[in-house]
Amino acid sequence: MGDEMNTYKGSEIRNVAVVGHAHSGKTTLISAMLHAARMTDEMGSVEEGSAVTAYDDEEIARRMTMSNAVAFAEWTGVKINLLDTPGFHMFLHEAHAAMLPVEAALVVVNAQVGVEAMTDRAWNYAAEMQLPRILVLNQMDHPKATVGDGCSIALMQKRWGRQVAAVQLPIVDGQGFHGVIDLVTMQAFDYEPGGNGRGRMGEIPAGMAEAAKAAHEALVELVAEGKDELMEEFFREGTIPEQHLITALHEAIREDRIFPVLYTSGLRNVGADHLLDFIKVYAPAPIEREPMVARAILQAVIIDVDGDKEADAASGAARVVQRCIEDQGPLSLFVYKTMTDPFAGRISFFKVIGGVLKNDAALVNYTHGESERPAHLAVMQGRKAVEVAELHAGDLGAVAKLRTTLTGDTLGEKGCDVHYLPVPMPEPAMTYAIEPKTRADEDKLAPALHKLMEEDQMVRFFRDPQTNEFLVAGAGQPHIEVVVARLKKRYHTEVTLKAPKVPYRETIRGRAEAQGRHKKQTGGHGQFGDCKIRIEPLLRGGGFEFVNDVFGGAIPRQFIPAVEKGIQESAARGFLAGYPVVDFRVTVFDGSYHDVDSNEISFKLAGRIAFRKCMEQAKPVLLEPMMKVEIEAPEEFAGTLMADLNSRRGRVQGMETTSNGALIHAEAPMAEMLSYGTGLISMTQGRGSFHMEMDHYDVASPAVAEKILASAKRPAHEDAEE
Ligand SMILES: Nc1nc2c(ncn2[C@@H]2O[C@H](COP(=O)(O)OP(=O)(O)OP(=O)(O)O)[C@@H](O)[C@H]2O)c(=O)[nH]1
Ligand SMILES: [Mg+2]
Repeated sequence: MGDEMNTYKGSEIRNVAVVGHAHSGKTTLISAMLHAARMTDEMGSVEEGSAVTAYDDEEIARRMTMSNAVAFAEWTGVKINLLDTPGFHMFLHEAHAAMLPVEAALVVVNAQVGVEAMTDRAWNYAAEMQLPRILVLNQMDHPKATVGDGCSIALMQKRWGRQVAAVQLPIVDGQGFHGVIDLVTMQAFDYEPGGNGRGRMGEIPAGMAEAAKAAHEALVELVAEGKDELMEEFFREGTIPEQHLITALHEAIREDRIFPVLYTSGLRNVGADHLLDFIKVYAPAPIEREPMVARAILQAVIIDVDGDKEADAASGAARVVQRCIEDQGPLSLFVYKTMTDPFAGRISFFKVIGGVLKNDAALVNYTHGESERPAHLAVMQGRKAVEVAELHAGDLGAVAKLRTTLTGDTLGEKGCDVHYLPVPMPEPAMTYAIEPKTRADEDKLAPALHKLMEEDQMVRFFRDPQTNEFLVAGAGQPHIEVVVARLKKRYHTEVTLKAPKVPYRETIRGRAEAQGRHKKQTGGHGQFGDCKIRIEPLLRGGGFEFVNDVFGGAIPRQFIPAVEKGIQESAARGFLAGYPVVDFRVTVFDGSYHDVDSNEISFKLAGRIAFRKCMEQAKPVLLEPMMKVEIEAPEEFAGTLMADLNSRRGRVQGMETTSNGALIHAEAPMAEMLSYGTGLISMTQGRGSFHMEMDHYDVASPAVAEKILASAKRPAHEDAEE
């Protein structure tokens, strides 16, 4: 810390998420931009572990981005905040989350291969969030880059519409890729590949003059489309004055009417400074954002005066308010990322939505109702915190050592409660049993995992109620392996990874009523509890509901929660095969008690007994987790892949063509997909890739259920009936 830096107003800030398929060169391109802007003395390199936004040990070792990182370039009067995101399918939810605090997505496409599966997925996330998209054809230095033939653009247009428009032409000749022509200003920029990333402005090469003119006219026409006054000007004058064109293109990009395409080589640092210029001129500033409700991020739900969010949501009384990004607004900010630093402790990354945040501001965490006082406000340059005096609305900042604040929380000044909705995380796709190596490891395990979970919301940690094993869930095997590596490296906690587990569940398909009576007479005080309950199925995802319908004090009020607790404990232990029972409602409607012998434990046991009796009649069934799967592979493998999916009880839902071949959409049971990665490699000679997410639970077919039940141990029922 130490170096103070300038502060920037909302109009002088650009927030950009850099997204795209794995290895398209996002981290390298950010290094190039930072170097071109002289934020670094040397250009950072992924291979050498020196890229500014790839500082995590596991990321350096694996040479891939696994969680979002932030850097900034101060560039001719504006500050461009760049969010580096993962492109590996298993971590793409991070890229999704990175789109919340920004006003534009820079979609990086590897010019060697074109649009890939995760390019497409990232694109769809951005489209859902109505986020302006700027396309970059990167790795243009590579001999395999499909250079300047317009073919990549044609493919992108096929995919995303004719709004995909070149705003540059690449200059490629015998010396490779060494420059770009700006089709708006019709200036050429020439670079020394491998140099400092600063282009020299010059003449358009003679051989390209005609192509550039044609491309310029096509761009002008597209920009003018739908804008009557521009169209008229265009026909009258035969062109549009540069300043009008710039303004109109800026608007068109902001309104998702044009997706501009630029060319770069991150590795050789060609075009990065011009990309910064482009972002400065054409990406929307935070204050240009539509009033909040119009964008997913900007949706704010007012929390009840007494802070009772759940009651509010349930009653449907939640009000949606609009919050503009402006310095005048009430102070509010939302936390989009949390990082644990061994020295600084927990660091919260946030975006200021309203007001100007100053050091030591009195804040309230609206989500937890606790007060917080941020000290040493900073902006992050990778892992390095650079202190700032204040942060204006629209800026991205960071602060260490907040007390209770976590990712997804909203903070602000007292009395102006709002809640910005976070990007939903997918459910974990894989669950593994882990075993601590020693007793000491066991003691450290839970605190260490909870620290990791603050940072990575895809990680879940729980105990199997049946076997008492520790379970960790995450996005897939590589993700869990990273968790295990971090446990060891950061928290000196060693565990063995065991076989993956399928988190089956149980539910009911029918209704039932039963009585549970617990009575014990042992010498002095006895035990007595008695309840009558009804259970009925809820819709899938309905969880658990409890209704108290006891009249006239048949069960004294204070014992009702005990009945509920008994039922919940029993449900957690399962009925058929030890998996939690879900999606049902219990109504307790009658019972009896004893003046002396009734107590909580008796009613808890009565609840359990009643529940088990109900389960016997309520047509219990097994639920199995179903995955949504996307598989991409060269066309010739499509047949094999689909047949294989069939044999895994999968259902193919559709197939599309991408520049890599076929993209298959399917649904399949998790149990059949545990080792799909290895299967896919052998079926496609290593040329296929896939992405899967836990999607929903389905009732397991009788044949499947039978197998699972045969190998599961039926839960022991220790509750003794009278
Ligand atoms: N030839 C060439 N190679 C590049 C370029 N940019 C990146 N690479 C190489 O491609 C590989 C991946 O680069 P990264 O910058 O890590 O790619 P990424 O998009 O950040 O990858 P993920 O973080 O895994 O999504 C590295 O080996 C880079 O050296 C480029 O412009 N040209
Ligand atoms: Mg990366």
